[in-house]
Order: sequence, then C-alpha cells, then structure tokens
Amino acid sequence: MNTPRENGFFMPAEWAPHAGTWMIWPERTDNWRLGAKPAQNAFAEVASTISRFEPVTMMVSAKQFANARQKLPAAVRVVEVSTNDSWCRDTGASFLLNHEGKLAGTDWIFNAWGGLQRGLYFPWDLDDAVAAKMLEIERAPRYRAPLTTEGGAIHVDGEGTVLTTEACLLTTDRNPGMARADAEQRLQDYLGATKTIWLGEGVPGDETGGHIDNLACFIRPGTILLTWTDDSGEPLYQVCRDAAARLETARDAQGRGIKIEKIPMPTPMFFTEEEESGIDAGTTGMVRRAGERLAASYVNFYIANGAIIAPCFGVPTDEPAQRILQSNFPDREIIMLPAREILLGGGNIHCITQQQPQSAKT
Ligand code: KQY
Repeated sequence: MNTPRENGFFMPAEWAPHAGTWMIWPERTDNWRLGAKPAQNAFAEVASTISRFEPVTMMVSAKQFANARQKLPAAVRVVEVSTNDSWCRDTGASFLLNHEGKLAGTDWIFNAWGGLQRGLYFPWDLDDAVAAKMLEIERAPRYRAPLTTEGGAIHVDGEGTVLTTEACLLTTDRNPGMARADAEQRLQDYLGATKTIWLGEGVPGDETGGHIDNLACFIRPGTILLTWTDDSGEPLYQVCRDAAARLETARDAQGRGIKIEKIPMPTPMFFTEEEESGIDAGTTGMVRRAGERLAASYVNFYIANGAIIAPCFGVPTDEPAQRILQSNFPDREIIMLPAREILLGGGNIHCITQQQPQSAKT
C-alpha cells in the first residue's frame, strides 16, 4: 500500500468544515479524581456544547455505556469502544481527505507518550487500537504509519505544512534512533504534507513530553498562535522565545513567512491536596501530587464549525485570552468552558477532541 501522500490524501486544517467530532468518555480513576465523575461532567459539557455546532460521537466502554448515554444529550451518538484512557486527539485517527473529498485516516503507533521508558501507563494496547476502530465505523481506508506519535504532537495548515516539536518526535522514548529527516518524511507522507516546521520544547511540565497542541497552533494559513509570557522567572519564558525565534525565520509549504500572534499563558495553577486525595493509587507515570504545577494553556482549544471551544480556569488571564481568540476568529462564536477537571488529567479541550472533516457525499 502506498502512503497517503502518494495516494493524494492530506490532513485538512482544523478550521475546514467538519462532518463531526469524536471523543472518548473518561473513567480511569488513577487519572481522574472522585471516580472520574467531575471529569465526566466536564467532558459532557464539552460534547454537549460542540453538538450545537456539529455531530459528536462519544466512544465509551461497555461498563460506562449506560451512564454516558444518560449524561449526554440525545444529539451525541454513543458507541462502545474499549480504551485505556480518554485522549481522542492522541489515540484517534488523524482524518484525511483527497481532492475528490474521499475520507481516509492515519493511524499512528501509540505508546502512551513514551512507552516503558517514560510513558504514562501500561498497557496501552486498547488505545493503540482506537484509530482503526474509528476508521472501521466510518468505512474509511486506514493507513498505519511507521511512526510513534500522537495527534496532539502535530498541527497542520491544510496547505502542506506540519508544525511539531523536537521534544516529542525526536526522542528515544518514541522513535529511538530515528533521524530528523526520516521522522519528517514519515510525518509528511502520512499527513500529505511537504514542509515541517520544528519547534523545540513544549510547555514546561506537560506530561506528554511537550505536545505542540499545548504550545502553539495554526489559526489560519501563515499565522500561528503562540502561548506567551513576559515574566523572565517563568519556565515558559525561554521556551516561547525559542519558538518565536524559529517561527520568525520559518517558511511554510507555500513559501510564506509566519505571522505570530501571542496569547498569555494562564495564571499559574497547582494541584490541591483535595484534588490529590481524590485520585486512586495506581502504578502509572502520571504525577498527581499537591503543589505540582498544572501545564495549562489557552492554545489547547478546539475549532468546531462556527465556534471555538476554549478552556477557562476562573483566573484573571481568562478574559484577555477570550478577547484575543475573538479578534483572531471574528466569524466564530468563542465559548470558554471551565476546564480545570480536564487539565487535572494532563491535557485540555483540544486533547480530548478529534475532528472528522466533511467528505464528499457518496
Ligand atoms: O496533549 C494532549 N494531546 C493529551 C494529553 C494527555 C495527558 C495524559 N494524561
């Protein structure tokens, strides 16, 4: 089988029209506190909000099916799929289209963000099988990529450019021994792209190792929104400056320079003792201790048809962040949803959603 690129497939930008959104219901109690109930409420709020703009499918275990069905609006389709956790951005298919509008999908090798070396849990076999099941449900061809990565480690502009971080792709815990040029070629082959822009580190403390979807994203062709701080005492200070320096000299696949828009890093937030005490003991690599800094970012939002679904945390930076999103997406409704419960699990709204682009009617 040829690669998606050879077969004329590419991953459309997130702002291109969607057929719908996929999500996974949270339930593991060594990640989500209080039996995952607060997280389930937060995921239900995200699903229900997105369903006002496009169809949503929630994948749920057999054990949680009735509970999820009852907590979600009727407009959300609930299907039984077994998983290890609930990060559809990372374990779901990266959907592709060709120029006739036919749907396909890339299925990355998933190793729980670092395998036995520094992965967050074991086993991860059910998560690694999620993308294949989604493509089966959609009757769409599946391309298994010879690359260990996650959907949150990549962003695309839909015009040939991939944005990623060295911290996730070029490490021994994902693709040991793989040269940059090789990783780049595989990314491009399986996303139908021709150019990769490499940033360095991700948001400090991000347990994925530094996903791009917590640091920066394309907001239109040629423009990237970057999480930012001017406080030189912040660990993010050097990271965002390094990212900006790389973007200032970068060119995208169309030969354009990159315009940078900045959005403030959220006010610092930390795990509380009460939050720590609600998490079941487990043998995972996920650090959930009182006093730990949370890797929050406003860049971790989802672009739905006609709307931006963004996280808010009840902190002073929420309001400027909302204004910046509105000025950058003047034609979309900006909806900020309380997302601390999602953040406690190590990610945010972008990490728990996966867009399926609108394909041609068959
Ligand atoms: O950043 C993402 N795309 C996912 C975050 C995963 C956190 C696992 N606990």
